[in-house]
Amino acid sequence: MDSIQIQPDSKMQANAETSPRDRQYWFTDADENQALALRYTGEILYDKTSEFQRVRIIETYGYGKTLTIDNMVMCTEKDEAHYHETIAHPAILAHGAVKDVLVIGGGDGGTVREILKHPEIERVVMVEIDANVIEACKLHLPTLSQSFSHPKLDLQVGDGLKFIADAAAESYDLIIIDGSDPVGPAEGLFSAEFYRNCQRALKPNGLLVTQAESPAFHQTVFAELNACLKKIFGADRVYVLLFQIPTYPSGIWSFQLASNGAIDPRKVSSESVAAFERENNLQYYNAEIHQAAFALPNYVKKMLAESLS
Ligand code: SPD
Repeated sequence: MDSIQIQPDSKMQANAETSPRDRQYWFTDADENQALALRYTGEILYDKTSEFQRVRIIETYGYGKTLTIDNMVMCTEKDEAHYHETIAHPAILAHGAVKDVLVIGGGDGGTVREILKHPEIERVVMVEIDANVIEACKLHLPTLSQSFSHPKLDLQVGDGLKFIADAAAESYDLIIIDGSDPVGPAEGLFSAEFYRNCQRALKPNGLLVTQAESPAFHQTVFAELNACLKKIFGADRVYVLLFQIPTYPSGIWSFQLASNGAIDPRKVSSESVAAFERENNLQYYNAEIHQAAFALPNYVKKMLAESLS
């Protein structure tokens, strides 16, 4: 699989014909055929453009402060837990003995916040390419960035593609790819070379979880990524997790999980998930969600089967 391109066409919109008090400001995250729109106050709390991308934080009415990158919604205060709990806990609980974790991307901090809820984890290395994302979230999204000073976290600003190409073989129990959509600096995070390097850096029983877009919004990216992972890890060692997230286009999003050994992530003790959920007061993930996340609608199964043929 070569890297995949999608063409977002999003914009900030304000209706100039109304009085300032009634003016409607909408942030839209769109492709050429559909969009997700969030109404915001008009105030932009953070706005910086780096060599990689434009990072903004806006204050939305329905979902609180919202991080956007290049006109795409990355996370909102209200529903970020759906994403960050699901990217972290199913894999960690299914593995059962995760000690060394690598996160590529994840500059808002939500993923490392969730990972560090597991006391048995000894070391988390996080490699984010854009220091502005970290700065924006430290300044305006403390509920996400609260773990950046955790003693187990080694937070690095750098290129995740280079980091994984240089990583020692068999060094991580879990690798999480918490990237943005496959345009700009995240494009390489959807390439076969990148995932081959990840597999090399995983321990024999290690797991990989990657942000995999939406089966209802980015069908091609979703299906090609699945086929790519199956070629590298084996067709019976790649799993799709679906979850709901109201502020991403289509409201349904996915992670794909690849197992480098015999671990089947669907098999987890419901008691251990329930105990973890109780101790950590989670907002989204629970034992029923763990099982349900792996259940795929027929249209998704068909899409995945066709992408292999
Ligand atoms: N279109 C949204 C894609 C989301 C990618 N990552 C979000 C970062 C959350 N840590």
